[in-house]
Amino acid sequence: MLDVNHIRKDFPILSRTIYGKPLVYLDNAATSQKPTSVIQSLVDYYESYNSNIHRGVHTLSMEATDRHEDARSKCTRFIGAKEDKSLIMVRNTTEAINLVAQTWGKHNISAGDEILTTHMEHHSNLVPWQKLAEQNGASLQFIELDEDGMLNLSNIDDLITERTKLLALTHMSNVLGTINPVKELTAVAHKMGAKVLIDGAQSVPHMKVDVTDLDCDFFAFSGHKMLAPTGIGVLYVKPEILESMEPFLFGGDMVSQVWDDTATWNDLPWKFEAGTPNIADLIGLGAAIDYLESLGMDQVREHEMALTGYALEQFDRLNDIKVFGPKDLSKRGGVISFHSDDVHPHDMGTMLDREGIAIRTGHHCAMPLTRKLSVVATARASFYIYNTEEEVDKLTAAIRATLDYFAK
Ligand code: C6P
Repeated sequence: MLDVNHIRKDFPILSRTIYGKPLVYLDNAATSQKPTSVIQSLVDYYESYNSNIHRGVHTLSMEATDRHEDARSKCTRFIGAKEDKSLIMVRNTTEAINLVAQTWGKHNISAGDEILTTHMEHHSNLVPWQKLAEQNGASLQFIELDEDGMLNLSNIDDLITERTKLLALTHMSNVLGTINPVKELTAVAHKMGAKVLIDGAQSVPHMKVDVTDLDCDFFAFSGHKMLAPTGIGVLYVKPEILESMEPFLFGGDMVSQVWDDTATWNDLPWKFEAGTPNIADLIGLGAAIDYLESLGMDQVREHEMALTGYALEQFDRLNDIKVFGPKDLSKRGGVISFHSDDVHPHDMGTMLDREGIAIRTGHHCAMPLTRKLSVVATARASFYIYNTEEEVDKLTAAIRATLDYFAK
């Protein structure tokens, strides 16, 4: 098991107080906190080798280039990819998915084709496909959810047909916590000749992921949810697909030769990384991966399963609260969305904040799902490596007090 007390000492922000109470940070699905080693990696870059990369022959530029590419290799290893050139650095999951839609999608999805997705997607894995479908005359199809917030796969053979060009689905729902059987679905989609994009924003920070084993074609995730800085994300693309894709943005660094009227493209992955990239934050992501690997991703998952199990037990004792998502712990991550008919989620969030407890409230960028749940919004607590049972107790006590206050 993780030594949580030891881990907590690595996160300076956890010693903060809010309204005089110790911070209880339970908004990790939105963004995680950062350990000193990650913060220090940024300070080191800016204090000792700040420089542009791939451009200079001077020492600083070469050091920055080496550390930047070294961090890419850490990402490659972390997600089980085979080659560094399969990983394109972007700002976040959202940008990664837009890149696929507007490069591969634009050229491979046409009138009459179908994009299959689910009713639990974040807007990032829905709106880019809506836009592409509109541009190219394709249509969107949806896998429905069952009562537990899991995918209803009973009619999957009717949904994935020869018209399906892409299956785009989340690995783990940011609202329900559901972990989807992405490997099995990838195999089904491939049999019908469809490509598969997995949104890994909520999975990569919390469990071991191996894109080679999953055999997916595209995989996207964000650094900021896994201890790294904001502004850095990763798109993995199978090498054979990447070779055939047109660049997304045009300009410096993504070219090989440029003439007055035409240009040729740089090697992979730089062909997809136009302009000065986010050097410092990729180095920060490398430091975050070092930190997570030092804990072990299986231990991270184990800790979160135990904490989520404990929290679900405590939530069970709170009457008048509806908890969404699978009951089976092995099928859910450390996210608990809940709703009370008597207290608006925003009031719940505000009352909890007065106790130093940070949760998220709203539609969590998944409006179609919120509608399916027949609520206007939910409150959501989400856990990470530094959260404790004691914090879960504070959370449930504060929810109880809020329910009682509004019942008066
Ligand atoms: N979800 C949440 O509070 P970006 O913003 O691009 O780093 O990640 C987008 C994204 C994509 N997919 C899933 C499953 C996500 O959960 C998120 C981000 C945050 O739930 C912020 S809305």
